[in-house]
Amino acid sequence: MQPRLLPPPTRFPVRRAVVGAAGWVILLGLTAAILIIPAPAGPAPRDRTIRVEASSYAFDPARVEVNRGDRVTLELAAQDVVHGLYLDGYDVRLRAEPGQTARLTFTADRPGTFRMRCSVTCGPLHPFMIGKLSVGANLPMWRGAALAGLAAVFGLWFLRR
Ligand SMILES: [Cu+2]
Repeated sequence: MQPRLLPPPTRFPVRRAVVGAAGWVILLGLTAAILIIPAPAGPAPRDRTIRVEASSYAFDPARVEVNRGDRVTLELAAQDVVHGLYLDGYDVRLRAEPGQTARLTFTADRPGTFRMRCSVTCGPLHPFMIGKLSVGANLPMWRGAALAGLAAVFGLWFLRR
């Protein structure tokens, strides 16, 4: 009995090209969507009080997150020596004597991440006494992460073809 001949391998160059083109269209569409989709409306603004303990040479908490539009009351409590808090971008400045609490209210109307720096020279490591205030969702970061994920998925897909 003769071995049956398998049909010659067929290739579908046209189909491959169409699938490839569709892949590019989807990739470009998703990329555009990630870049264009506007920020979702955040939660309703509210009043909040945030107590920051300052001691040589750190703020606790070192990272504060609020939503855009919140009315934020910052309380700065100096634990050991005189400390200050200057908030970049908002021009907010506090100064607390040892054992005392200084208080200030502002509206977090500017989105982004801002540095909180000690504004009173409190010792040799004073320049490193830095914290952060984040206002609103960190959209550039999420967009970057989404684009990286998309690139990884499509990179694998193109390699496998
Ligand atoms: Cu200081």
